[in-house]
Amino acid sequence: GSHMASDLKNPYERIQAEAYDAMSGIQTEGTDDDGGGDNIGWINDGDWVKYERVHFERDASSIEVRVASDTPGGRIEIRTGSPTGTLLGDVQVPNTGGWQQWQTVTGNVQIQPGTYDVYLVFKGSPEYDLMNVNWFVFRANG
Ligand SMILES: [Ca+2]
Ligand SMILES: [Ca+2]
Repeated sequence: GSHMASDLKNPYERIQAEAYDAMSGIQTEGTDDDGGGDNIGWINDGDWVKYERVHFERDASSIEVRVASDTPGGRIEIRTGSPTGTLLGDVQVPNTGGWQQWQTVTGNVQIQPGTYDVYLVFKGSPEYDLMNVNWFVFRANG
């Protein structure tokens, strides 16, 4: 069927991690971060979340992700189409000192204008939970 413009997600405003359209392996919980709401957690190597119809009006060159981790952290891969689809970029997530000790981390992406199903795919040690995520936002060139 057809979609209204209001179905589109704006990547240049915060997208709440818990507002996913599909996921594998994660759960949500209330967050102590500014603004309240929820974060996603129970994130392990190979887990992913999907955000449908993210509309990039112009190139994006970076992503900011609000994260917390009480372990050595891990990496978030930004992919399109599927959890193993085209890699658009990634961001490293460090230990932040606790599961509700929040930091904003930045990674490089290369995204052309268009409308995509965006996946965040989590990578790291299979030995422990990797991170919590509250929200993310993309930044345009310049
Ligand atoms: Ca999990
Ligand atoms: Ca949130």
